[in-house]
Amino acid sequence: MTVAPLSWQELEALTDFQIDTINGPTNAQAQLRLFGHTEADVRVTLYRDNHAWCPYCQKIWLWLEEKQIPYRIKKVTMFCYGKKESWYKRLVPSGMLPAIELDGSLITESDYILIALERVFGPLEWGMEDPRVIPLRNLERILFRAWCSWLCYRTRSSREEQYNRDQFIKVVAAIEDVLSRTSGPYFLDKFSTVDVIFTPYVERMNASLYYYKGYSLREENPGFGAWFDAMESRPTYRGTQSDFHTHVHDLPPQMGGCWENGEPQMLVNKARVDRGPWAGLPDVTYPEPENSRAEALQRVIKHRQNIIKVNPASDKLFDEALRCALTRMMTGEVCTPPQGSDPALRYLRDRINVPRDMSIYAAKRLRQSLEETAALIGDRQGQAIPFNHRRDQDPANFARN
Ligand SMILES: N[C@@H](CCC(=O)N[C@@H](CS)C(=O)NCC(=O)O)C(=O)O
Repeated sequence: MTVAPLSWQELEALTDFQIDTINGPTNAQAQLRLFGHTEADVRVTLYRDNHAWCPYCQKIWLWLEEKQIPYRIKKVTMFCYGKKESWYKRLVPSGMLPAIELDGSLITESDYILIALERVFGPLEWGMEDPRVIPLRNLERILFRAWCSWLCYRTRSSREEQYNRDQFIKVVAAIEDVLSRTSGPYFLDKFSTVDVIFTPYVERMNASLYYYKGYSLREENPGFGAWFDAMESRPTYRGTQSDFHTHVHDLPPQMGGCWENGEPQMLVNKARVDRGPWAGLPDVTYPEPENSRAEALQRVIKHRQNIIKVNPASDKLFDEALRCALTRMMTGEVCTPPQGSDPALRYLRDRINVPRDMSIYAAKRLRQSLEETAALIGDRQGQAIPFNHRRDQDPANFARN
């Protein structure tokens, strides 16, 4: 039994999802964050990348959210997905992100930004130059380099691959030791700036190694496992958190390539991240909120014109197919999409971005429903996601926000 797709009007009646982007929980859509203050209290502007892919931007973003400093957000295009805005190049000629304006002064380099913010607003528990923090900042860089050596260079032999893996695991063991010596799940005895500094790349390591190497950082290391769980208890982190699918496809052009090892577990993991099921992947473990489907629906409805416009299929075909997938997501009823729309549904499945478009569970629900709807009529994939660039995600083609 298959039902007809609901109309956009009928779909709209099924969601009342809304958030207060300015004073509510951390979210990727905000252009202003006040935390109950007034606009006159804003002293900081954060320039970050449009898609929330830039790891160094996440560091500053999370810090500001944790400290609840009122700030404005201006979004900038990264080279890998589009043309850098000329107004930004006038401000920062290299085009590098992040940058902040603090009381009218421009600051670049994420570590200098945090130091400058600390001088004005105080540290996040321990400061960047605290003797407890400095060695941990160094350790984060050592981990980063070990990760790059394993992931981002094409190896010529399995011995070389094994060596790079062993080097990474050695650093992970040193970090497990650090985490086991503190009184809680964090890098020091309390949540602090150190956790913020580790967050962006540890999140990216968890995703990329799972997919490209068959290695599950979060599941194979109890210290990291507890750290991720603790981070996910924080609404600030949840608002900046991405999913495996987004990261594994945003990293290659940023890192200059990510290389698969072709091992059996890697192939299983890769298929799961690309084709689902997405529920249960170790990119998130906190319980799913009740409104995740309503969130996904609201976000699609809001941007439906652009979503339909950028899809390679004809507008009419994809409009109907998309409503079928949304009908299935909201009602659980099977809704067969028009013949020929399977690649179009999978094109969108592959281009949902977390947290830019919606939160992690909302994205899982939507991906799943797009895939299940497509599978009713065929197994053709959408256009492949590019590896060397992501101009398929050029914000010039989409409405802002
Ligand atoms: N050391 C710098 C690194 C910043 C950096 O590498 N930014 C990258 C993005 S994560 C960038 O802006 N690249 C230019 C672009 O991609 O458009 C920092 O800590 O802020």
